Amino acid sequence: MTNPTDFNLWSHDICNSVASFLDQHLPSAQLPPQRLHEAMRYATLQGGKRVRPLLCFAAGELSQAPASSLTVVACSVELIHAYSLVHDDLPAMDNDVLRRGKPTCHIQFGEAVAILTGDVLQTQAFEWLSDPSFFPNQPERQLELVHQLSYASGAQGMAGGQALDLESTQQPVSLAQIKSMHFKKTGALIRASLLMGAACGDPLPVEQQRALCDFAEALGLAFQVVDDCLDAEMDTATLGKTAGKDAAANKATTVGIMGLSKAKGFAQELHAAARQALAVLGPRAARLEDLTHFIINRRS
Ligand code: GRG
Repeated sequence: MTNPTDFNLWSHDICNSVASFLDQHLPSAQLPPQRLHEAMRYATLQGGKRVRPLLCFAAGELSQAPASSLTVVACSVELIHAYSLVHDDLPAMDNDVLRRGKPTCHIQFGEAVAILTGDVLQTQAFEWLSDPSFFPNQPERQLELVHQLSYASGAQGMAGGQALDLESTQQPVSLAQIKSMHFKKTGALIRASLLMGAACGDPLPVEQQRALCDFAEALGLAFQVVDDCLDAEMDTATLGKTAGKDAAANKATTVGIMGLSKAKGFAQELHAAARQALAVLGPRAARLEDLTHFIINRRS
């Protein structure tokens, strides 16, 4: 691991680059349709931990990827994440009123605008990835990036996982089913952030590719297990979103099935598995190790 000050400076710089790219390249709120543009900016420029962009940059260090490509990729993944949160908060889904300490997008702008906001954030991500001016003379790389992100967001990934989540509230589920749901709903985009970051640079040896996939699998699941624990034990003000919703909605979570203490132990086991995979990746994986520590120990 690097020292905490160094990690804080590194993550602060990346968060700034991401915010500035988003601010420059998202449509202006002064141009019509103003409310839609305002809502796109509201959903992406009002905080958030930026975990996926940080993972993208950290994985880019493995393959010595250029910051210019990583910024576009990190922002594209962040748009998909932001779209998922806007739609997840809608009355037809989780029906939540608070996100990142502020009213959710549909509370602020109305349901119709929030649905459209999710839609256009999603398409904007693919517009950036497929824009040749961001990746001069790299059409094959662009195709791979578009493929990775569309697979991770679609029926085999995030949206499919969300569907499993919605179904899970009506019936008893096993730990294997919860893991499969978490891998898709949360893990797929985390995996894509890592693989897409690495794909912006030199090809990795097969052994390292495999280790990165193993790491992604352990981290994606760990992220959601920690989220399950935080929902159960933290308060709304700290989380910036309504706490205790999983139990209230009878959702299938690791805390629900194994209890808080065992779920915390499970997160630690996954942390160990993630670190084991990182050991194969050598010293260039130092940022990934820092980020894993941050994700496992976060309080919101
Ligand atoms: C396709 C109609 C339609 C809806 C899609 C895909 C989807 C709805 C929802 C995605 C599922 C989802 C919201 C998963 C939760 C993942 C999760 C733990 C999100 C919180 O991520 P953080 O903690 O958030 O990184 P911040 O606010 O820090 O960015």
